[in-house]
Amino acid sequence: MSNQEITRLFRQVAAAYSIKDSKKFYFQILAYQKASEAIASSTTEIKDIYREGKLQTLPGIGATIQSRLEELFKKGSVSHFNAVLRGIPKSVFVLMYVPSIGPKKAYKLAKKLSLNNPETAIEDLIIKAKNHQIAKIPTFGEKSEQDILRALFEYKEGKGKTTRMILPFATEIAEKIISYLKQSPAIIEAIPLGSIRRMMPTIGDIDIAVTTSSPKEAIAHFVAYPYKERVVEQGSETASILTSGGRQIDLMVAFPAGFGALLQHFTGSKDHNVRLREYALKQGLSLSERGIKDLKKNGKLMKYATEEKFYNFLEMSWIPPEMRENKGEIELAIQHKLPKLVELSDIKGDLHIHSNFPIEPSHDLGQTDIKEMAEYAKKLKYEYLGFSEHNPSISMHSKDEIYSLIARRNEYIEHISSSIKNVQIFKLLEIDILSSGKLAVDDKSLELLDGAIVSIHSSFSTNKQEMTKRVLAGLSHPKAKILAHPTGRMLNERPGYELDFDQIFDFCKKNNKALEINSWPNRLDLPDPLIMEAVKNGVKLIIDTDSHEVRQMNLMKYGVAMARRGWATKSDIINTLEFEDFIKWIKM
Ligand code: DGT
Ligand code: CA
Ligand code: CA
Ligand code: ZN
Repeated sequence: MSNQEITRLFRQVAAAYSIKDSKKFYFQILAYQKASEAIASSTTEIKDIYREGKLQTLPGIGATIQSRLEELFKKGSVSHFNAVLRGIPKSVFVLMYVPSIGPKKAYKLAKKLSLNNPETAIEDLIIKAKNHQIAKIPTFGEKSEQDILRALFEYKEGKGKTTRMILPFATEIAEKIISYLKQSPAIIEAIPLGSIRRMMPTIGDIDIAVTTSSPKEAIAHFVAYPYKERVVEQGSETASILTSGGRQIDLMVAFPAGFGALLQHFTGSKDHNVRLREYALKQGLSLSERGIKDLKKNGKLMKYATEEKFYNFLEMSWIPPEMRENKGEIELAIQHKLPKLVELSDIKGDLHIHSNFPIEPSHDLGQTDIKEMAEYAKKLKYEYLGFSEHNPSISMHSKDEIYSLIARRNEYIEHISSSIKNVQIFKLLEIDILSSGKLAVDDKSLELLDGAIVSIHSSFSTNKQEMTKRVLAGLSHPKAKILAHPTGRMLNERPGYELDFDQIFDFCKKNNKALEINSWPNRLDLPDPLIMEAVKNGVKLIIDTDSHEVRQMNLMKYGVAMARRGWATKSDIINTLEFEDFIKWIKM
């Protein structure tokens, strides 16, 4: 099997996992994506590496995947893969490469339209689109049919998919190459720049800055990266390489004396830099990645070792990278009035946590026991934690059954609570707001809870007005305190439903409800432009992870990054409150 074939197979496995349950298999999906990337960019055939008994030397490939590779080379197939791929039509693995169609959408299309022949799947789907059969599938509609048709034509013209990477995935690739760069004695420091440093939700290409006393040596080391596909460009101060699938990595080097200007320039954003240059030019100063020239004097280049020195020379405060989008941050920095942004260490608790308690939920159950998650909260130095499994399924249970399931979960929480010191546990639930606007749990059962997280998980195509009414009706219940993942978007998958956020903000502010910033990597919802609006409107926010497994509790940093991109300070974020104040808010 060639590297290309293995890459394709691994992508299929990752896709199959995400079709089956993208939450439950989050780490598997990430692992197979990473492994496929590593294999695609390997300059040596993996089979040769296997023959030499050196699979364990491959970066980006863990023990489990190594053993799958061994089985693959020994037997020609992997029984575990066969199980994972079972039930998924082969056409899915063709359609998922079309722009705007991800694995899940491909699966739905293949199933609903019986696209059973992978050879003709593209042509078949074009015919179905022209016959308006896509529009008839629930949640698709006419607009999405037109979008798909256009994408199919683009695909046929050879315009491949140029999806942006989600932030944690790009971060991992960047970390891998940074640890390689640091092996060179010529390289003093290596830092990811561009959209990664600004913590954009999605990343186009990866930019890395290096400080060195020997640019030549540093660049030679970079282009010798063993897992590249090819070198795109190699100069005396910059170079670019390509990993698989068009993942470009740009490298910039500078001597330590000029590193600050380089960091500033290549962190961007472009709009921030354009505005900053205009401002500097008015003072007769010319900015570049090398430093600042005073055009009024001799025009000699002045160098800056740190970004602080660079910004301070312009008589402004250093600006946190997450703010550098030309949204008014430059003007505030000139007046030294930048907000003090919330930090990860300000977070005192995580309130959106799905344990594996068998509550027989409407949607996915978590995978970790309440006790283990509560203990992990202590490691994270949290003061409190809230368990918010999905409500027991209403189609499967009577009201009384729902009541007793919640009561049993509560008893178990109390039992665990008594053995966990210093972390207070809240009894919450994530409750569906039904199409009618009613909550999926009745008042008697709601009385068992400290509070409820409410959210939309159905009928996404409802129009803006109706959806707003539905959300506000759900939030009106006195127990409903938090609106989870408010827009329902999934990065690279779907845009989410529409809401009238003026009304939502107004309501939340008046009634002390919090909007969630969900840290789940392909949600990151509220989106940061709406966070900024919410903050301006004085609406309280809460940053949660939506963890379904204990390690996912570490995702909090991405939600905090979004809050920072929206200029949120500690006082905007309700879960920075100490326990005594937080409990007052939730019981309010
Ligand atoms: P991306 O890669 O699409 O996620 O977004 P960025 O912001 O990382 O953009 P990228 O990689 O094209 O460039 C990185 C930074 O370098 C960018 O934020 C600003 C700076 N930069 C690069 N090229 C130019 C340019 O031609 N003009 C200006 N003003 N800035 C540039
Ligand atoms: Ca970039
Ligand atoms: Ca770039
Ligand atoms: Zn959830």
